[in-house]
Amino acid sequence: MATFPKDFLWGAATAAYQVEGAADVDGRGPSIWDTFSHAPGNTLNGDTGDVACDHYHRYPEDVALMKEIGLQGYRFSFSWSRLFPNGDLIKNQKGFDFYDKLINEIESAGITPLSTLYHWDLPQMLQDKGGWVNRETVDRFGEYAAAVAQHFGDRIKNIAPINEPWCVSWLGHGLGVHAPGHKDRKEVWAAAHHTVIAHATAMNAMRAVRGDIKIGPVINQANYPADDPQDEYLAHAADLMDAMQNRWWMDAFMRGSYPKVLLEEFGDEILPVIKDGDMELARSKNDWLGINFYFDTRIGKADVANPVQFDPSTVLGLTIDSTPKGELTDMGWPLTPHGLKNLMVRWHKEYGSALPDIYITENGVAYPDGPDAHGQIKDERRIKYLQTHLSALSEAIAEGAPVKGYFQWSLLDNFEWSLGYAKRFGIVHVDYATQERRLKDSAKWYSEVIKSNGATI
Ligand code: PNW
Repeated sequence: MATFPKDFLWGAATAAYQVEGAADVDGRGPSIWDTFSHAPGNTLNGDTGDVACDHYHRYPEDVALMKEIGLQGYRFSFSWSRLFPNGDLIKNQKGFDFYDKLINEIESAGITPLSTLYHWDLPQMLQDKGGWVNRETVDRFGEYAAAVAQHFGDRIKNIAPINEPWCVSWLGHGLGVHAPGHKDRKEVWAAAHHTVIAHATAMNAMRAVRGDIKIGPVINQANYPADDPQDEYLAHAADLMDAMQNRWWMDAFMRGSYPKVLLEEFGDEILPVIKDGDMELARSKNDWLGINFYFDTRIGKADVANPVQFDPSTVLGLTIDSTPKGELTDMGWPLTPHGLKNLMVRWHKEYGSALPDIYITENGVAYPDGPDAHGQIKDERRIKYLQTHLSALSEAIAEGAPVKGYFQWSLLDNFEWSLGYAKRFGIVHVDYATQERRLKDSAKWYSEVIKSNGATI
């Protein structure tokens, strides 16, 4: 039986561009994901977030579903270009009205809102000036953060500035599979460093406005086990991959440094973007730490690079085989629930009492299951995924990891970025033709988990 702390927070998450739709409604400005998804060849079937789940208009129904499931927390993101269409300080009042209504709806349902300021939808106007590669974006982000804290801070007490800065830098600027679609390792380091600085800048800006907002980064993490840890090349590759995805952010936020192995190999590309005082700024004390976990990646021997989807090893110049083994999800990702436990225990051991409270801000899985003849959605594989990951999490908690909450990804089936609507991560099914919502079996299972505080897992 899994056990969780008494006031553990159970929730689910979404992101603005993936669910809201209403891309061109009520004064919203374009973001890099509008541009990217509308350009031919960037997304599966040419899908865009123009309509998505139409959450912009259907949020009362969606909040009612959250209440029905029994969610205690809901993590959503603000669309920067809905609030500030040009990425400057000229407000779009209707954007503020929308989030006011949404937050009031969430609170009336007795649900705690947590929000992200940036879930990948940079105002296009800022991209036109260089986006995350241009240091000026850091200043614009700080101003935006302060404005959000000023207006919404009386009701939103938990804010993550940036969702998955790793994806912003590596998928957006290294592999080119996410907006803005660039493939340039030098840009990766610039974006990676600027997101670190932007996090700290936003945190300080928000704290200057209000003292009662709790702020933390949301980092997506994974383990990179080498098939043969005795093999020097594989051990080195595994170390580099871990440094690139996990330690870049953890070292920056917790110690004010970047991993030595990266500076040794790529210092000539990394050091020019770091300015005096940056690393002191990076090491600002976070109130909590958000970790998103999906899967681990193995590091195997290869003659030619044979990477899985989204694998940045090629950008680092590595020749490895990371093809997953065993049963795969609809994303082609492996099932590695123990990885979640490993990460939690690792940070607990490494940082001890200096480690802030951890929230699992995303964990979930894509499977295509839809309604059967009776309208039931028997997504047993999703239940199994959530069950195994929550069991692993409870083991980590039993070993002392300070995990205080869990947010399932995602409340709704939604726009899965470059894979469009083909991949369904929701515990609620969305029929995109009718916008009809229907609870999957996993949502009903999750209700029981929440009610029993994990005892039914
Ligand atoms: C996250 N990887 O992205 C995002 O925060 C969500 O918006 C997204 O829908 C969800 O996970 C599912 O993909 C990730 O390659 C994208 O390891 C890629 C990876 C991890 C997370």
